[in-house]
Amino acid sequence: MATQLKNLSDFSHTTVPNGSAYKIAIAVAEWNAEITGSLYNGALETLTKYGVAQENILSIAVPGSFELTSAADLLLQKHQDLDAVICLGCVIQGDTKHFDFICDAVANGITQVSVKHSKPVIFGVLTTNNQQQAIDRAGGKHGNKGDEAAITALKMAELKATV
Ligand code: DLZ
Repeated sequence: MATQLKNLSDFSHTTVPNGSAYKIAIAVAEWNAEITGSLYNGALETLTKYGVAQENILSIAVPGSFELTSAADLLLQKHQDLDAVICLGCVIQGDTKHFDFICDAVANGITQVSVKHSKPVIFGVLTTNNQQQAIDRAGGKHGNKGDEAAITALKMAELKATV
């Protein structure tokens, strides 16, 4: 483990750890299923691409993004050999304050679960003003945030193993 960081410019998004030693769970919300399905496929493909074995990827669905926090907590309680949990959801702004409550709750909730278990819990939740912004980030012109969530999980799993 390096004790000093090199120039920040030495770090790039292409440096992704090999995942063959890791066991990772994905919790995916059913709300806005077309979007979250694409996030899920992206995350799954990326984990596989970087060497995570199929039998070491545990997937569960929850009704909405609000439930991602308790899903992550349950997963980490029941499967103590997990190296990381990826939470995937899509919250789209509506006419009411629901958006703000859900976004705040899931962001804070995931953070608390991560700290409670000392394990990476990754925030792969799109929080967009409209459907198009979500489509653009779920395999559209801005890439797939499911891929990014998977890469973050691998990097954080490695960090936990080596820090
Ligand atoms: C109720 C609700 C609303 C209005 N919008 C969304 C959304 O855009 N994305 C999402 O993932 N979930 C939504 N939900 C459902 C909540 O996350 C949750 O499932 C319910 O409030 C029940 O706890």
